[in-house]
Amino acid sequence: MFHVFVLFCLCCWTSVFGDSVSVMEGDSVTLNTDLTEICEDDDILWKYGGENSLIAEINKEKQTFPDERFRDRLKLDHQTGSLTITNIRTEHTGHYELEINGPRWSSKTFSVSLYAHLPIPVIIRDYSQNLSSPSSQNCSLVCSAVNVNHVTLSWYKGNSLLSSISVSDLSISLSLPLEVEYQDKNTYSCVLNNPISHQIKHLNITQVCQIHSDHQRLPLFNIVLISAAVGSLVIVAVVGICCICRKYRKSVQTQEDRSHSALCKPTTRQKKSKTEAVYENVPKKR
Ligand SMILES: *[C@@H]1O[C@H](CO)[C@@H](O)[C@H](O)[C@H]1NC(C)=O
Ligand SMILES: *[C@@H]1O[C@H](CO)[C@@H](O)[C@H](O)[C@H]1NC(C)=O
Ligand SMILES: CC(=O)N[C@H]1CO[C@H](CO)[C@@H](O)[C@@H]1O
Repeated sequence: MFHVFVLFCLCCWTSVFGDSVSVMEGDSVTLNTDLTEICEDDDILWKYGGENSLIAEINKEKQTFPDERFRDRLKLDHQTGSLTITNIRTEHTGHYELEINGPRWSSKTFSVSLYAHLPIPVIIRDYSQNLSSPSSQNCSLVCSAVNVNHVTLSWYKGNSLLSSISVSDLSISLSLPLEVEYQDKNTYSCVLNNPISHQIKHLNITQVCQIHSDHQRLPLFNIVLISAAVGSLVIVAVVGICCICRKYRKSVQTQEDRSHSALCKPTTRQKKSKTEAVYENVPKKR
């Protein structure tokens, strides 16, 4: 425990204006009294909210935390009286006030704002762009972040900013396009940031553009293969039928028995060539 206080105590506090403090949700934040030591006669009060209700008090040897809303979340520094709020939540944001009652009265205010943890932005290929020119050397991308507020989403090429988009109040999804060449050797990164933190996703063009284009090429390649197979089958069938028909016709002609030539009989014999005639008969056979 702390029983011994330094007799000489520097009771100097500097701030007259309120401090703005930003903190990530779930983190801890310390509101500093700026005292090096608590003076023997000092009574330090911490108050919260519009109603200025007492949430923590420290004097000499005693600490109290009267407000249930901050149950188990508050800590006071024995030496300086600074207040730490742990595992901070939305309901703990707002106005805090420090009041030092002693030989010299002083007070100080703090404004605590909270930021949510940022997700890592996601980069995907944007197939909706330029599908009409698949032979293009360019790859259209989009970087996005969902359910964010008070953030900026930006594309960087090396260290220089290419583009950015911001959102303030509403919790929405943001997305930002980029067009790069497949062979581009520059480093691109997509950055999501709020005033106190940021998340970076580096672009790997090989991964995002080419792997995906391979996936896209695969079905096309299959279609070509299947078409080629079906096509050769049809050709083989036509040639085969053609041969059969020729032989058949020859035999028919030699026998001069036309009643048996229904299968290969040309519809308009005088005008059309043999091949055409045979071809016309194929569907009839099937
Ligand atoms: C390809 O992208 C580059 C930027 O990376 C752009 O300057 C160029 O105009 C684009 N070309 C086409 C054909 O879209
Ligand atoms: C980019 O992705 C490819 C394919 O996944 C991988 O082989 C390569 O190492 C990656 N490059 C970088 C710089 O991460
Ligand atoms: C939206 C988009 O990126 N459009 C591009 C498609 O490709 C043409 C050139 O082929 C570009 O001029 C467009 O900017």
